[in-house]
Amino acid sequence: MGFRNLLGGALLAALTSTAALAAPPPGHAGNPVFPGWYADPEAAIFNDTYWIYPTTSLKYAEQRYFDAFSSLDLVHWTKHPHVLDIKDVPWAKKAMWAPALAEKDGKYYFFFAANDIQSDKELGGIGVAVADKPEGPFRDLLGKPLIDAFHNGAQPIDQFVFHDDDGTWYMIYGGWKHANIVKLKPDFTGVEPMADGTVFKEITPAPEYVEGPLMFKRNGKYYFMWSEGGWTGPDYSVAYAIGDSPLGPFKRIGKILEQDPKVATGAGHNSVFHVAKDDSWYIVYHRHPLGDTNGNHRQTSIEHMYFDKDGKILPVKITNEGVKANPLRP
Ligand code: FUB
Repeated sequence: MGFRNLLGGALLAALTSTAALAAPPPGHAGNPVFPGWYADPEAAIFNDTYWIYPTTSLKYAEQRYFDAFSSLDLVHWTKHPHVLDIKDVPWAKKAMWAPALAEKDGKYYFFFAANDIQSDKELGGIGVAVADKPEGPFRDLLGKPLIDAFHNGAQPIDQFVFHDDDGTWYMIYGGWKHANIVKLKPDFTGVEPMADGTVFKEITPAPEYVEGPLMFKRNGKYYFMWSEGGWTGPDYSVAYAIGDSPLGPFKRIGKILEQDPKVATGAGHNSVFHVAKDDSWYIVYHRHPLGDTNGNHRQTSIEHMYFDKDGKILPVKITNEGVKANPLRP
């Protein structure tokens, strides 16, 4: 590499790190929205409060707890340390990943993966913990994983819980390039067969699917989002499909979230906030700071997510300034 290129690289790094550290414009959240290495953010709204439950992005052996963050306006965030700790999950040893939250009958349920199992011979998979409040403390519900084996090739990680209009609770999950949907028992203690008798239904939408599935419903259509690429690298990204049923079929429409070489790399593993009062949508995701080479250095960020008149999701512009305040309470 010539001197000119070296100088250019150094200058660029200096400029971009200055931009990343610069205070956001007044009234904006700034990205990342809170300090620290946090990935796989799960967005939830409980009691007119925004919540984010991320993975603690450390080495697998150190991923032994989850922190949560709450905000009344999307701009000011309060940290709630160790809302779920490995000491309260007897079967978990490491690699606690990708929270999914659900509120049901006054209780809060925290689904998570643990142990990064590589085969059915290992103990681990997807578990569930319960608490009386969104800030926990959450305690393991079952004393064992809820899903503890591979089905249809899907590693039991990256769960997302979807409550359909008809009252059915589904879980969509899966790593290793396969996604499954299951119907949860009403008390979340396990899974039960769907109408056709299937328990683990594969809904992998495209060969590009890797992990991090998510589902929501808008104007009668089911939106399925997921991550593509490798999470440690720059190309991690989010694509989506639209279907008429949560069970599919789903056909990939295209990518809507990816790196911007001027802002950040590896933008992926998302969730969404839908604010009913103004029908606004936000995408919550993690990304790597520019120039960083540590795959675990992931930071949580928020952007607006817009739809076109036909219901397609518009490509998201990733930013350093982030979103403006949007209080949920009058
Ligand atoms: O954070 C651990 C793993 O990285 C997640 O389960 C994957 O989706 C990837 O984001």
